[in-house]
Amino acid sequence: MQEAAPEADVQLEGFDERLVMRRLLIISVGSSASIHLLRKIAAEVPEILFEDKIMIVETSRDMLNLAIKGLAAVYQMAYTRRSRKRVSGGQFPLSTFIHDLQENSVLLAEAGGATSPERGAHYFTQKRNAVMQKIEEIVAKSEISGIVVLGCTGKGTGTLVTPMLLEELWARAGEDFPHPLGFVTVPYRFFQMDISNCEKAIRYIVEQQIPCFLIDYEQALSIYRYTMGAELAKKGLKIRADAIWNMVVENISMVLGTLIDALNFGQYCNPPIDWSDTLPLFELKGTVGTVMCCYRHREDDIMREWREALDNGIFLKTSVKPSETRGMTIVRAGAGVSIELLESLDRYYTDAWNSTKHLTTYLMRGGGYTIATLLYGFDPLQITPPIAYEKASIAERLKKALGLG
Ligand SMILES: Nc1nc2c(ncn2[C@@H]2O[C@H](COP(=O)(O)OP(=O)(O)O)[C@@H](O)[C@H]2O)c(=O)[nH]1
Ligand SMILES: [Mg+2]
Repeated sequence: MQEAAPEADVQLEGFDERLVMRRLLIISVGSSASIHLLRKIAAEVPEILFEDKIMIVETSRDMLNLAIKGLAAVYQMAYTRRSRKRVSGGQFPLSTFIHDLQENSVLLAEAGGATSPERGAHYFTQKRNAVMQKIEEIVAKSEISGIVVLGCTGKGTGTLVTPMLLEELWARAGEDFPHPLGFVTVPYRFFQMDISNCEKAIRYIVEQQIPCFLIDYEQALSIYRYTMGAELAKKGLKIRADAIWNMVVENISMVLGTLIDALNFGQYCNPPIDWSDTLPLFELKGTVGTVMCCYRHREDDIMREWREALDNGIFLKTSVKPSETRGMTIVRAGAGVSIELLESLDRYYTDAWNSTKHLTTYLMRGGGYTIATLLYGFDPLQITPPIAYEKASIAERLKKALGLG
């Protein structure tokens, strides 16, 4: 994670590999999740656009169209690289991709207007049955073996619709319907509105005990400091507003991309994993999870630096370390990794994170070396920095977080 991953390398896949691939349904809720997160994940692992099903939940047609355009552009690029043929918007298979995405997506309202989380929640309540029916249809028709949900808290749509949708999906989960893995982002503490809205999401997650993973943007600041070192971090003070979000988006897409890849190709993991292997994490009731990750181009570097990189690469902190965690770690490297690394990782989660059940698995795919972990067992009421607006200016806060003042 601490280095930029090389351009995703899309290879012509063998027929076999595609035949046995599992299919996931990936649902993004709200504009940032669909336009920024999902597009970046797709750029990281373009296979998801070819093999998985994607559903966008929005309250504005305009935003939905933008999200579809963004994904279509990634699809077009990946398709060209994969088949060495260019394809334009009106042509198969891009036209089919766009059509599918439109069919699978849901507009809770037409013209936006989810100006507060309560309004977003109201729209969802009205369309709840239609949303669930559509998901059921996709699950049955496309033989979906896992569901991933992505949403950003802070504004009107993602804040409450994400936990409410997760609640519905968990209630429906059973033999014929996979449980969801929900990833919910917590905003920077910069803007008052983001924070007061996020509080509503956390309250909902705590009160309704919604199993999910929280990804706190604020942790990106310390990750950035560790990654870039003080010198570059200073330059970070001049970074443009979108770059502040981009550095998180990059890391999140690495973890989720690796995870989705491993679940898609679970049978190529060693040991093989399957969707139900994520269930034991959720037995720690009333807690939430988060993600950790690290990436290095070279094996020497990952062997030397993984521990420090993971200590500094976690996306949620609580004031007290969890007394028990459960988790799953995927090491993804096309070139292979040493058994020592897998063994040390397992020991790290047992010793440093009190993991009582931790599945460490290895996936022989892709360039470089990625370690991606799902870690569960954090108390959502102890998140630090607290989910409270900070009066200090953005520049001051960045300086402090980056260790410059
Ligand atoms: N500006 C910006 N905000 C982001 C980004 N990623 C996540 N966010 C956060 O996402 C939150 C929700 O925004 P959005 O998804 O657009 O709202 P929604 O469509 O009403 O759910 C915002 O409050 C931001 O804190 C990003 O790349 N850029
Ligand atoms: Mg929006």
